[in-house]
Amino acid sequence: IAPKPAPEAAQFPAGFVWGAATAAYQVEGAATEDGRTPSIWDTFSRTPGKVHNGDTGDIAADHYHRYRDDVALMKRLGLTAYRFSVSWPRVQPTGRGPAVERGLDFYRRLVDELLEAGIAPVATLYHWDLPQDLEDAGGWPQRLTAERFADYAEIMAGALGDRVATWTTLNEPWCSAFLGYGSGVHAPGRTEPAAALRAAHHLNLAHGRAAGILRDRLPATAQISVTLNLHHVRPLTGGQADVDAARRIDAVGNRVFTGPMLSGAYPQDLLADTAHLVDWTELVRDGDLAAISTPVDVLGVNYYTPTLVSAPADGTGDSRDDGHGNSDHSPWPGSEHVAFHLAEGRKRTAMNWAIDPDGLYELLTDVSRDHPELPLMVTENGAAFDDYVSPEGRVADPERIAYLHGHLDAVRRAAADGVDVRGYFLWSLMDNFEWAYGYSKRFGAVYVDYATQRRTPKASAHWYADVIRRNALPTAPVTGLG
Ligand code: PNW
Repeated sequence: IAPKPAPEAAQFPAGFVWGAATAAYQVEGAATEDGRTPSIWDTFSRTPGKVHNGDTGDIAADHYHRYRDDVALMKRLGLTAYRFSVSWPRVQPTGRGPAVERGLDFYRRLVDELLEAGIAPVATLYHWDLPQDLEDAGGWPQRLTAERFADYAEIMAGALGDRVATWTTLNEPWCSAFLGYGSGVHAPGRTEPAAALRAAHHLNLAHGRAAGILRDRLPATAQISVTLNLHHVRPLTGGQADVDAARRIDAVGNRVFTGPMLSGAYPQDLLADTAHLVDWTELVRDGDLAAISTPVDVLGVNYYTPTLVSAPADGTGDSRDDGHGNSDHSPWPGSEHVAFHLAEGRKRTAMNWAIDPDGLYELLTDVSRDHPELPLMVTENGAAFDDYVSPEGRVADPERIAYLHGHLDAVRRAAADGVDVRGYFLWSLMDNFEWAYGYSKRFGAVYVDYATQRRTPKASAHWYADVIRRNALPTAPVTGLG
């Protein structure tokens, strides 16, 4: 008698997209090749004291030269999609004017290689590497940057529109605006709360203008999206002051983007909380909200850890370290006095981020409740741990497997409960330049030895490949696969 097959309780929807993600500055290297000019991240990482250990993306994971091997690796993992970003200064060095064909050719080759391997390319136009020339002209706080971005989107639609079906305008505009121009822990490292809010509006406008252009230029079947790092905000207590703190953080963390993009207006409470910093009636011009609310086909959601807040009056918590990196400057304009807390009794990743898969479940169900018609895609989720290669050449990362298992189960539960979540992209395909943390934090499913550029799939990569093959989670976490 054959043994009964294990019940496949933890099945994902048919056609679920299984991906992994990277970003240009974090993996490509080749910082000065084929006409590429500096982005704000080149400038920032070369500025002493800004990035851990003085690390830069000059070489990174050398993906620019090793993309063929990397696509072969993706194929072995069974990925059905790969989310990458285009380096703006590689294709339009000064952020304006004609495109550099050699730069475009890299993305054409990468996409062709992916299609050949049966992997769907998901292209992000902006994952934080603004051409330095545009920052020198004022950067995202300047309205002109949004218009430049629209021109760049048009170039990319022309170059890749025949072979890329899924497009993302911006990755995490919250980080661009508020870590880049508010707390200054990201490039360009400015610490001006008013400029950060102006940047947020111009990023919204850039998204809207680009979405409109993509809609016009791409085939009708193209999927247009934007990726947000939505904060799953919880108040520390049910008290009125803490609940109000959570509302403020939700406003300047989430609704500053979802309001105009998905509902066509900035939330009144955000305008009130920040009225002392910007004149919104001057900032938001006629027609802006119509452009920003250009419909998207999919919303990308990035999630790592929840956000626990209280009012400062409790005298607890920390208003400076909210998990986004230490700075004397807050990345929360208008809500500088809210205190942040680390959930107690939770395991943490190497980033010190609390591990809380229910946060992802709740985030997806919350967004789906507010926007029931909008398909969702988890465009990033994953964890950094202190990985190392054993003398036998293996990387055992049971904590990452447990992290992925928990979060994938949260996605599966959300789908089972009616949330239209179409796919999941692990952050990241491979270890890479983790922004202000340099190479000290490893998020990859594939280990990268930076001295040799040797790739070693971690146990989690084998585990993920198994999940993809089954379109289901194993009943118990699988560990120790070679
Ligand atoms: C995202 N935070 O960034 C980015 O999209 C990736 O490029 C990055 O490598 C990944 O998450 C891991 O950090 C974030 O402070 C940076 O909450 C900071 C935060 C969240 C996301």
